[in-house]
Amino acid sequence: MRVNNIVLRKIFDSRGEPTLEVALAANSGIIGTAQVPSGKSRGTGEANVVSFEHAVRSAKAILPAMRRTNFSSPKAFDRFLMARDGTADKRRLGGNFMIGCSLAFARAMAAEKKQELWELVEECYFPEKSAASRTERPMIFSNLINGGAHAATNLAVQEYMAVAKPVGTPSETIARVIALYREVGNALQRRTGFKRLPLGDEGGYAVDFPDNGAPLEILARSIKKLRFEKIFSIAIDSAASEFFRKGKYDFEKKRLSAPELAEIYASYVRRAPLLMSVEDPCAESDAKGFGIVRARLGETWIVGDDLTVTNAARVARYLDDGCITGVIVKPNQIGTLSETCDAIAAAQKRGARVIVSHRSGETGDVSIIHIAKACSADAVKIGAPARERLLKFNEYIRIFS
Ligand code: 2PG
Ligand code: MG
Repeated sequence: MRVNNIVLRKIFDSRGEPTLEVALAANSGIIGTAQVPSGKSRGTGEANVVSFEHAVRSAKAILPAMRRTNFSSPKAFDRFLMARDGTADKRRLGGNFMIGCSLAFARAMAAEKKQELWELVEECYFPEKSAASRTERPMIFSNLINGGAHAATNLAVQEYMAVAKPVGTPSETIARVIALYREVGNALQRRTGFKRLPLGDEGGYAVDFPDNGAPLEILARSIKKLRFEKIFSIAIDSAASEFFRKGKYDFEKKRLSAPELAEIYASYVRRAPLLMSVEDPCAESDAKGFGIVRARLGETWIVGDDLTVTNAARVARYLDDGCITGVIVKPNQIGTLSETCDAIAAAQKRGARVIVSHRSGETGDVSIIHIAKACSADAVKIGAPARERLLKFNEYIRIFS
């Protein structure tokens, strides 16, 4: 496929911050577009984010060579981008510019081939999955209570998620997530006396709690009240890099070591036995701490996000070290679709869980749902069933029904 133009638009994410929309025009006249999300609790190993003006310069710089090349696949296109950038952290062209181009190209090529994006991604990167992806669907990690960097509350833990198992039709699954979201809202209204509850960046409720374990009990009680115990679990994302200072965790007015923090997580599993997954329980610079939590929690998924930043080498390293049992996958952490799929393959090869995830600053782009389907991911993590996040829930219904 030949590309003859790149159009960049400065659009805005769900926090009202500027971000990029990339449109690539193929010679055939087909246009592929992608919108780039943005993180707030970002790993230091993430691909560089450049300004809109920088992205415009990047587009000008690559356009002549791009026009001269006939790309046979998304892989070939990404190789071209990576060669033009030539840096490990994508600082020359910009990781946000590159992921926008990479996904826009894949969308244009899928359209040329009259395919869904997930079909092209599956064919290129996960051909052995094709039978599985038609029957399986991922669990949904839905963030119902927001804390940490995503909300102005007293919670250090960033996310308290309901995990919906894929039972019944996709619409039925999502109707249950919405029912639970409302039930948790009712419970919090009764507790706080607020007529309207404040919401955090990902649409979850944002109120103060007596301690960081209390939201788990609210979620567990609401799940029980709706008789969803068999079809819902609970997950948290501590995003612990955010409260790690000088080798200790600043947590509930104490300075904790990793083993002390691991004891707190163990107490959470006792308080809410439905807790099945803990993301970034420790800071990105404390891989040893992840290993300590993993040893302490046994069966609970220990998931890397800031630790692994969708980088295949890091994913392989920390899985081989035994620090984690699952990974978060965010295309904009690494900067191309191909490297995103490499990170997924590195995790799946090692039998690890894969959770394809949104960012806290989101756009209307729904490609993560397609990537999850193409690779038969274990789960998608897409925030509360509200506001801009609903686009991903609805795309889930569309492509898994
Ligand atoms: C996370 C994400 C998404 P952010 O930490 O997992 O929930 O947050 O996009 O701010 O990094
Ligand atoms: Mg995270």
